[in-house]
Amino acid sequence: MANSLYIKNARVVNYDSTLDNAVILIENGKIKSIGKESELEVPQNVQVIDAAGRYVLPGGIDPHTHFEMDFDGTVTVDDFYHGTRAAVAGGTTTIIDFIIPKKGESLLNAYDDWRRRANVKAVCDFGFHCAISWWSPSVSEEMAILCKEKGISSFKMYMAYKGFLMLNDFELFEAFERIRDLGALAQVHAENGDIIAKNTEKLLKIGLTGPEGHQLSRTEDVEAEATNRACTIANQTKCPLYVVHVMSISAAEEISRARKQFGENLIYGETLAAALGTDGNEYHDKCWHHAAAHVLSPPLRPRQGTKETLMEMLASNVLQSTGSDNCTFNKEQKELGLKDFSKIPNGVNGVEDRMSVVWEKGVHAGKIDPQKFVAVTSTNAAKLFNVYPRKGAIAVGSDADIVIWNHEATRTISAKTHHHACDFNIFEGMTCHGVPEMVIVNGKICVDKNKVENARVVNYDSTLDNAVILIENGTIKSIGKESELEVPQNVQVIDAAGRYVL
Ligand code: DUC
Ligand code: ZN
Ligand code: ZN
Ligand code: ZN
Repeated sequence: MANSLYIKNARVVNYDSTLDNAVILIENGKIKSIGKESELEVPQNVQVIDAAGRYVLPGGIDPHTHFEMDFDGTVTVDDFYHGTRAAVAGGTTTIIDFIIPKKGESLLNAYDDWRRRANVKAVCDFGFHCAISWWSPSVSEEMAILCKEKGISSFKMYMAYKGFLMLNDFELFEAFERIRDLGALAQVHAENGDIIAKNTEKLLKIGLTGPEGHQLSRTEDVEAEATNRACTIANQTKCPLYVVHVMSISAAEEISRARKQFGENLIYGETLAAALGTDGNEYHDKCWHHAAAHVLSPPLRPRQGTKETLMEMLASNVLQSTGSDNCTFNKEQKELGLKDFSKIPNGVNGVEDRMSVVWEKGVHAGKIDPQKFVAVTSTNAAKLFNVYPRKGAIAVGSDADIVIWNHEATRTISAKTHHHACDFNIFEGMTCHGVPEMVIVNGKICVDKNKVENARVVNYDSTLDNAVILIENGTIKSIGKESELEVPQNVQVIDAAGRYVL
């Protein structure tokens, strides 16, 4: 039978259960049934996959990526194609990227822009958060449209990047109230942007211009203060809050305290693969490019025990999820900050290696079990961002996004072999137990025996029904469903009902 897969001898791990010797039947991209071999009838002509000795896990969900993002005039090299392909290679089958409107830009405009680029290039499922990078009544109005018509359920606000993305406390308060009223989730980038601006000025003045200045200008107390302030605003407004990229012990401790004081249904936290797999000592590497390649915000921390403590915070449910903040720049882009650390484009890789790093530092190190691994790499994000149980679970009716995980195999991470478009890997040389041997995306095998097979631009092999296409100046400007796309005035309308559009 076409489009059918049958996985046998599976150890199926969900966040709350483990089922041994199971079989899974996949049909037309969905999980049709799960059971014991004796219970399920095997249809004729299915492709049989033997998962003996392997874990069978829900595909990873990376709730934090920046593909093809303009950062102060330079664009991340992983676009939606390279980024999602790298994700799939590493066992992540869904990503959630950030729409970041420019100051003064319509949110809906920015949504269309992101959506169009992702539609054309992504090779796995994707969703979006939307940043609130400026504040006005029109922003507030558009937020409702994004929630009601575009499926957005989370909004990120910046407490740093003074002068270009940062909101003040008054604006944060109003935005949180709006988010609460819309039944959505607030997210913050928690760093005190005013203190960072002052520190940067002072460091540059004394001639400290190298990448180590990045961490010195935004130390962990600067992150902890903003984290505490965001939690306070969440409690004052009774708006649920998800703190993205928790990078320090101090910030995680603020979250722990706030969860106890304000409630576990009000405050959530995410840490990054980068924070679990590497640390702030890299900023002192004698090679400038090496140090600059590790520049992201908030920075990696030099404090001993940070990696281990953040993993323990995941184990004890102080933090609920792991992202990558994948935001990659090549050497020459990082060189924009050769003379001034504050001009180094912020961002690192991680979407491909997140699953392996979390397994290595978590499960292999004995700090979390495989069910917790599933929770912090997939299920919790699915629940928080409204796609559970379609995603984040191996369950009847769920999308067939599945990873066959060989926990005994190892792989050594390297820029020479990764699937990113970037020329550096912050985990270079790290050997991880836990390899995604086979990755199934919407019922299709995209990685087989560690090789990326079918992950090509969706356009090449997808069919979209009831679509509309907007053509401007000789190029396809957008593709979507009629309800999603605004029809401009004065276009020539072509009705393709009953026809194929090739
Ligand atoms: N941090 C980064 O390192 N890059 C993109 C944006 C952010 O907040
Ligand atoms: Zn951020
Ligand atoms: Zn180097
Ligand atoms: Zn980010």
